[in-house]
Amino acid sequence: MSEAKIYDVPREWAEEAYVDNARYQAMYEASISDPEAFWGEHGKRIGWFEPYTRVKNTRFEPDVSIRWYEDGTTNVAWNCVDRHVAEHGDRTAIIWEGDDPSESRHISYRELASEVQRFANVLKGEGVKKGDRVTIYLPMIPEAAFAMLACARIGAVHSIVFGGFSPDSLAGRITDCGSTVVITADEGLRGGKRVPLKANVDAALAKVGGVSSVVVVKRTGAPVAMATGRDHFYADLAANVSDECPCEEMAAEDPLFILYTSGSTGKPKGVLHTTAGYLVYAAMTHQYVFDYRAGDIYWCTADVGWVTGHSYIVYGPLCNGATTLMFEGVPNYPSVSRFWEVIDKHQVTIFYTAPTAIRALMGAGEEAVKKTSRASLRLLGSVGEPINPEAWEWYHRVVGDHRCPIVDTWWQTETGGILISPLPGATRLKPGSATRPFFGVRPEIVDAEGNVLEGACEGNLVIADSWPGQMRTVYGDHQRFFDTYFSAYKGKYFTGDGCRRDEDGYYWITGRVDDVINVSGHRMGTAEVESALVAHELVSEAAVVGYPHDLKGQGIYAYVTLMAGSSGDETLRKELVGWVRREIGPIASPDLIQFAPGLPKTRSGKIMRRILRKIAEDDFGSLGDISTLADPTVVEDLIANRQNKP
Ligand code: 6R9
Repeated sequence: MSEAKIYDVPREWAEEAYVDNARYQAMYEASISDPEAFWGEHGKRIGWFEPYTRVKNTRFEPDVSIRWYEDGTTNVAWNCVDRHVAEHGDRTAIIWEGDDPSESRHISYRELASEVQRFANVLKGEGVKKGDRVTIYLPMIPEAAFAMLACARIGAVHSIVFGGFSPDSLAGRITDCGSTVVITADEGLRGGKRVPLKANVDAALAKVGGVSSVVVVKRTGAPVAMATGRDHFYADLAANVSDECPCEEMAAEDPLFILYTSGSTGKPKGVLHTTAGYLVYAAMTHQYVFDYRAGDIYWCTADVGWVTGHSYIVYGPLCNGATTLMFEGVPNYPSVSRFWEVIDKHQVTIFYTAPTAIRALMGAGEEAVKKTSRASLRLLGSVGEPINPEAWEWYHRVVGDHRCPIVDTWWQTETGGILISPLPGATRLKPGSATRPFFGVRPEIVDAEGNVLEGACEGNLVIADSWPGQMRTVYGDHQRFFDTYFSAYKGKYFTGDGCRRDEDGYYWITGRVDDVINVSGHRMGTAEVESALVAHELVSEAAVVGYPHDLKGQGIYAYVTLMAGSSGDETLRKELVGWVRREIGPIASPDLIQFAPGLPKTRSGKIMRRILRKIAEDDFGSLGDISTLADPTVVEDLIANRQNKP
């Protein structure tokens, strides 16, 4: 393997950042040799109602139980809002930048406090109590943050569903966690297009019961159907409540939120995060990874519907008293310069986005970037999927003018916060590598039998011990939590990612090793797309795999076997794409559909995905042994009819 280019830590970064390399080494070693002492100390970064005396109480075998700071009590909203009001109430907490460049808004910590308390009182008025689940299906408007913090304030557990999910997906998530209240908007607005959020909620609630109240924030003012007794406009409810609402005293391990994510099998899992450990970890990583300090204008371009939005738009930054930018729009509206124009407009200093956006904007050419200043930027970040070295170099050279370190942050919905990433004052960078573990994180690389590999090696990535931000359970199914993450390698958390470690101890994530694919940074279970396809009356069988896609990272390749007597043509292809969009959401649309008379199966009837993956990757030379197939001739047909163009 050719050695990658190395970027040294700029001298001023080594001198001025929170940690330089020597300090990283010392803190890392301390965190591993005595986690109790390390996290006992760092737990003090948040405020407590009752201080903790126990720090870590975790085990991954013979069963799994994860508890941090378990006898302490606190409140997340108090930490993210109230505690800053006294010290710097006039500081901007949220800069909201609308889809339309003429719309933006600054919300101070003082205003945030009043908005959150008012929203909390509205929820109380709708009957929400501590422990109740509230589904949030909102666009990227400030009310999304108000609603999250309002739930946290009164001890309700939010479950945010990304606005791009279909009514069916929304319905499934509402039922799974048993929400009684849904918060939505009349419509969302992205790239000048309207998203019918309220209509989607109505369609979802036509399928599932149990929801007694729908709170509707007006975003576009479009007329929407309002069910009498069930639906209320937020503004009407808010007009009748005060903006003072006390914080519920929460135990450290009380649930904070549920977020659904895709796995290799079955329905999406409700990942459950709890209160104190999550907050400590999100805030601490936000400070150290981004070298955040007072005065920074910090912008993470994610949507609050994903974990990145939870931890690094809302909870981490606000806990640190930061100014966090929340963007309603998309990177290419009204023009492909939008990101860079927003950076200049609000003087953004730290910018955190996804490789898929970088690749798309790279395709739009340098001029669109170079016509903006970006002089305010000092640090860049990447998240969501592996970043290819070409995109990394472009990000560094064109966006950052060679000046800004890039933190390539590897983590997952399950991990709550960043686990592997450079620290900008400490870590020499290699484009494409997430580099080294954060404090307290013990990555290991194992082979298929679970042997721990040493030195430079490649295998599956596991984490050997708990960290405070780790998910605590799959909502309603603790056994599934254990089976999914702790059964493959005894006593270790299995990430589902493949990984290489080089001779400098740097980690290079190679992508998922399970049946999860990563499309434009969005996680998709191939099984979910398959079950959507087979729900169509003409489809008898479907197998879905990922294939390399220039912009999306991975594209969705679907092999579809039709019912006897049906034949596949362009019209049916289009219909199936539309069908999956409606069943799951636009992010799950297959890029390529191949009609296949038969799928490669073993004699016991198991689909050999390895072969389907190779064909989708155009890699016919290495199909491996196909002699064990029930009918080896299907492979010839699959190769002959491989799809190239959507
Ligand atoms: C935060 C988030 C998690 C999966 C993860 C991995 C991939 C995320 C990455 C990365 C390489 C990075 N992933 N960050 N791969 N380098 N910096 O994205 O959470 O949506 O749960 O996805 O994304 O495969 O397992 P989530």
